[in-house]
Amino acid sequence: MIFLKRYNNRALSLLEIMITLVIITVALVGIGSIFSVGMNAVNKNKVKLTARNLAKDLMEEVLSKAHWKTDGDACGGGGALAPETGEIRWVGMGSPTFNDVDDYNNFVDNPITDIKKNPLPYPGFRRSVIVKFLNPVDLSDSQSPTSFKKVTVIVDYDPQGNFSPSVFTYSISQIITYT
Ligand SMILES: [Ca+2]
Repeated sequence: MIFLKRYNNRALSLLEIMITLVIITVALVGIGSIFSVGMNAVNKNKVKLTARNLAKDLMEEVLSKAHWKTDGDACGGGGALAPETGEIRWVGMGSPTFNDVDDYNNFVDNPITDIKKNPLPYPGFRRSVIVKFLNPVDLSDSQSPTSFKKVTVIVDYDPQGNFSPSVFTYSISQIITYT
């Protein structure tokens, strides 16, 4: 009888240990997921902030160029929304550089580089630019040149780098008018 009691006690202890282990495991998983959610939130905010800064920088660069080409169509510029022959974004490479807003249409910056084509430390980010003419009546997209243009800078983030689809996308637009 004593032996049975001791055996039962031992069994109970083992059961208690197992229950305790389960409780600890559940607690650790809980703490882990809270930590992970916290980290994701921090990381998401960091990505968002970086994307916003990268977009703002490139938008400033684009808008620092001539808003309308000096030759071409009736509104004092326009023509093809593309760079002139041989033009590139980066200075100091023996080629003419982008000198008007239209040159940036369909430009893709991947990996992220500065104006001298030095890679910047933003792994997983990609920037691109879209320039479109707008219909002055309703600001819808226009296939032919008008006196309204919209510049959009898009920043995509994908740590895997394949961007299909992106993990996070941020974009800013600016409408410019011919004056
Ligand atoms: Ca140009």
